[in-house]
Amino acid sequence: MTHLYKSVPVRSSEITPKDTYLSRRDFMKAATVATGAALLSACAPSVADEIQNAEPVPTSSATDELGDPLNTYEDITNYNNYYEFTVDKQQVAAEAKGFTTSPWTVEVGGLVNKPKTFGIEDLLKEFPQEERIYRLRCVEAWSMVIPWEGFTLAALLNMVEPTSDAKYVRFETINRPEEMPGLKSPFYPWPYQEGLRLDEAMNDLTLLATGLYGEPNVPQNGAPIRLVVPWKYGFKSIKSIVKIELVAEMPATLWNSIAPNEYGFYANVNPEVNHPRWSQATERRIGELSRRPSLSFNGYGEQVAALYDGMSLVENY
Ligand SMILES: Nc1nc2c(c(=O)[nH]1)N[C@H]1C(S)=C(S)[C@@H](COP(=O)(O)O)O[C@H]1N2
Ligand SMILES: [Mo]
Repeated sequence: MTHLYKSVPVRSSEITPKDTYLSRRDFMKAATVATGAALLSACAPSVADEIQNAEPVPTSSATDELGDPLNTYEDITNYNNYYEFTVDKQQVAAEAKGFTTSPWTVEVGGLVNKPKTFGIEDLLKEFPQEERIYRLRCVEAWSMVIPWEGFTLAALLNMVEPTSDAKYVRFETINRPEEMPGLKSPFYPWPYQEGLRLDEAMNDLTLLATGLYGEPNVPQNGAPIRLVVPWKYGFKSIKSIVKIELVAEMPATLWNSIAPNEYGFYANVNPEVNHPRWSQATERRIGELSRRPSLSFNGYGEQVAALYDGMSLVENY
């Protein structure tokens, strides 16, 4: 599915709660079809007729593949982890407001045949944007269901052609202290870095997200471009990426270098391996009252479990 990106910022009046999300999309689709038809034929039904006749989409279809409803745009953009701004989840949106996301470049290099620095507009043009509804499971045991827009990391990596020596991918977030007050905290080894094994990076689930709910990303969610690895704890899904490097050795990651016994390199969602300070067996879905069981690989085992055949998931947490 391709999307046209609005060139104007989203007004809060346009923010779509989950109930009307799909019906608005269908409304837009119907409007586009009707306009096309009207151009082709004078006896085409009017745009208004087409829209009235557009089939209503039941709100229950706005779910993930397990049938769970999407979190609201409000929730997704107001309950965030983004330590470069603040460690207070409900203040990230305010602290990140006005963060400069244009111009923006992503440097892709290291062990590749065709290193290239992409402007964000090249990435949006070069790679068709598709929608992916994914669960996000934070290592802190809360979760959401988020409709992302983006393209696969595999598509980008294939373009730069990793060499046979490339075994891992390293990612880096922008380091801009003037706009990111959290970077003053000397406790963290900035910039935020993350990594994946190359086969994990090439898996079709691994997304570079450029938007959510049909709108471009907002700063608190990692604008303009962030990683989404849905079968791993949320901290792997690094935000506001400026550098992607193919490397031979397992790269250092911010959380692993601070507390290696608490945050492993793999960080696959695993209800059977507890965090040293809390259980990972259950989670709180934002917007729900009771806890729900956490799922192995966050429910994506069918697509990814084979990546870890023969590996101990207890040792490689
Ligand atoms: N650069 C950067 N990326 C980051 C983080 C961060 O603090 N800095 N937090 C991570 C954590 S812990 C989570 S749970 C997710 C949250 O993504 P969201 O706020 O879009 O839901 O972003 C991840 N990516
Ligand atoms: Mo997280």
